[in-house]
Amino acid sequence: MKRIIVGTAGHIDHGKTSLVKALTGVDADRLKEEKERGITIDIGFADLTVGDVHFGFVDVPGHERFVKNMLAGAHGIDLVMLVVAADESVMPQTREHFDICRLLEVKSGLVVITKADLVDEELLQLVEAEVADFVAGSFLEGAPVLRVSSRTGAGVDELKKTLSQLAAKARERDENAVARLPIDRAFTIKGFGTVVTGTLIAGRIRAGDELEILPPISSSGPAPGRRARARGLQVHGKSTQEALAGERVAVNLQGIDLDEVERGQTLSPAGRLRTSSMLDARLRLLDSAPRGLRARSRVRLHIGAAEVLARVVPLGRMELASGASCFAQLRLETPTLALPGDHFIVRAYSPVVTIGGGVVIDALPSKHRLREAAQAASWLEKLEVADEFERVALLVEMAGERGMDQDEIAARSGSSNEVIKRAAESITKARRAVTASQAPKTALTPLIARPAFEELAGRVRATLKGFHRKSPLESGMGREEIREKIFAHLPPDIFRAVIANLVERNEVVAEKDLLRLSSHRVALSAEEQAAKDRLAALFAEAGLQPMPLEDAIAQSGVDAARAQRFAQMLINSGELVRVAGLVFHRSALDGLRETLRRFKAEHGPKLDVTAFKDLTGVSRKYAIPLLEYLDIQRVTRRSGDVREIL
Ligand SMILES: Nc1nc2c(ncn2[C@@H]2O[C@H](COP(=O)(O)OP(=O)(O)OP(=O)(O)O)[C@@H](O)[C@H]2O)c(=O)[nH]1
Ligand SMILES: [Mg+2]
Repeated sequence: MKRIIVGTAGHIDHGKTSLVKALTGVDADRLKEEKERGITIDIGFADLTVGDVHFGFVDVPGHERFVKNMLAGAHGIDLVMLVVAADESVMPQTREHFDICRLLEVKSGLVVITKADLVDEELLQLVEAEVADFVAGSFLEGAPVLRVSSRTGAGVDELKKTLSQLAAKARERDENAVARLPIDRAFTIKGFGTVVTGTLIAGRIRAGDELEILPPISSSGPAPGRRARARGLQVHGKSTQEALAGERVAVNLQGIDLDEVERGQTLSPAGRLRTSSMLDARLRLLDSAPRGLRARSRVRLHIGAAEVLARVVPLGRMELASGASCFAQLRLETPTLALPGDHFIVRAYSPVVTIGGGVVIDALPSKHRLREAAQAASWLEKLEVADEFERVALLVEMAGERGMDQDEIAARSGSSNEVIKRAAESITKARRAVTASQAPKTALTPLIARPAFEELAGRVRATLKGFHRKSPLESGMGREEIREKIFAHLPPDIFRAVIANLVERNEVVAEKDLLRLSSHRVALSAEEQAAKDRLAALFAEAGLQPMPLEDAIAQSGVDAARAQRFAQMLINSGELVRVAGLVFHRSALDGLRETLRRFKAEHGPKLDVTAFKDLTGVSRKYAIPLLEYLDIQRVTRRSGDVREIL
C-alpha cells in the first residue's frame, strides 16, 4: 500500500479542519482551547484509506501567530491541499503558507475552494481566476482546483478521487535510508509511559529497535543523544511491528521521561547520526522579504520539526538580496539534526515573518572563514547536484589527507550502509580513492582520496630522499620518525596504508624499523670502501678467534665513527654476525657448522666443551659463546654438560 502524507495550508478560518473532517470523519482539533475558540492552534492528524493508498493528513493552523506550529508539520508532506475559502479568496496566510510549500519544494498538490455553498457561481469563478493567477509559475500551476462544501458534502468524493490520482504519481519515500522521525508531539499515556509522534520521513522503525533522541535536551554543543528502545509502535492509532517511511508514527519509548523529549528532536537509529551546529546550504530569499539578509543576521531556522536560532553567513558576499539565492553557512545557536537534502524555512527574528528557506547541502561542514568562501562554494556547487554515490566520493575528497571513515560518511550523508559500501567500492575501483587498510576492513577504515594519498606518498619519498642525501651512510630512516614528521595528526591506518603502498610499488624498502628508497645505495669513497673491506677481512682472517670490534675499528684506517658505521653495515648485510659480545665473520661460522657436521659423521652426535675446544682450537673465552650461539641456531642441543649435534 502506498503511503502519502497530505498537508493542509491556507488562511485562518478558511475551512481546513472542516475539510479534513469531511474527508476522514476525524476532528483534528484535539486541544480543549481549539474547541473553545474554534481555531486550530497546533497541528492535528487524521487518516484515510482510498483504494490502495493510505493517506495521513496533517492539519495545520492558519493563524499567523501559529505559523511555527504549521512548520512543525509541513516539513514532512508529500502533497498539499491549498485551502482557499470562496468567500474570502487569497489572504495573507494563503500566501505565507504557499511560500513555505514552495521553499520546502513540496512536489505536488491541489487547490480546494472551500465554503462553495456560501457564494454564487459568479464569485466562484472570480475566486478560481484569482487562484489561477496566484499559483501561476509554481508547482501548482495547472493543478486541479476543486470546489467543495464541507457543510453539504458537495465535492468531497471528487476530492478523494483527485487525491488518489495525485497519490499515484507521487514519489515513494526511501524505506531503506536511515530512519528519521522528527518528533512533533511528546506526551505520556498512563501505564505506558512516554510516547512521541511524528512523520517517519525516511527508513523504517521496528518495535524493539534501539533508537537515539537527537539532540539531547538543552545541549549547547554536539553531544550524543539519549538512547531508548522502541517498546511499541502505532501507525495512525493501530499497533504494528514495523513503521515505514511516509507513515504517521507514535513510538512508546522505554525508560524515557517526558522531560527528556520535546518537539524538534529527532529519533534515529542509535549511534548512526550526529547533530550539527553548522549547516552549509542553498539559501533563497523570497521576493516578498522586506529587506535583504546581511551577513551574520540572526534568524529563526525551522528544519524538520525543530525551530532554532541561527546566524546566516552568505558565502562570498555581504548581503543576500530579496528574491536572490546563494550558498550560505548557517551557524546554529543550538545543535540540531539535519542531513543533505533537508529543506528548511527561515523566518526573520523580528518581526516574525517567513523570509526564505532552502536546502541543506552539507550537514557537518567546517567553519568557513572569509578567505575560504570561494573554495567552500566550489565544493558546494558539486555537492548540490551530486547523487548519493557521488556525494560519498565528494565527502572523501573534501576530507583530504585525513580521509573519512565509514561511520563519518554515514553520519554526514545519511545514506544506507548498502549505498556507502557500493559507493566505496566504485570510487576505489575508479581510482578516485584508496581504502586505507589491509584486511580486515571495519567501519573505522578510512577512505582517502587518491590525490591526497599520492601527496602523502610524495612527501614520504621526498623526506627519505632528503634523509639519504644528508646521511648517505645510514641504511634508512626510522619508521617512527617518518610517522611523526608527516602523519602525526592523521589516523594510523593512513600511515600504514601509504607505506604499504610504497613498498608494494617497490619504491620504498622496509627493513626492520627502517625505511629507505629502493634506489638508495650507501655510496662510499674508495678510501671508505677500502676501510670497510679491511674490517671484513680482519674478521674473515681471524676465523673463530676474532679480535674485539673496537680493536678492528682502530685498525680500519678511517675514523672510529665511520668505521663503526661500516661495521653496522656489515652486520646489517649479514657479512658479520654478532654473537654475545663478539663479532664473527659469516664464513667462520659457516666453516664451524661444516666442522661439526663432519665430526658427527665420524664420532657420533655427543660433544662436550673440551672436545669442542680440541676440535676448533679455540679457548674457553670463545667456546662458550659459540656453543650458546649454536644452541640458539639449533645446530646443537645442550643436555647437562654434553651437547648433541642435531
Ligand atoms: N458554510 C460553510 N462553512 C464552513 C465550511 N467549511 C468550514 N466552515 C466553517 O468555517 C469555520 C472555520 O472552519 P475551520 O475548518 O475551523 O477553519 P480552519 O481553516 O481549520 O481554521 P484554522 O485552523 O483556525 O486556520 C467554521 O465555523 C466552519 O464551520 C463550508 O464548506 N461551508
Ligand atoms: Mg483548523
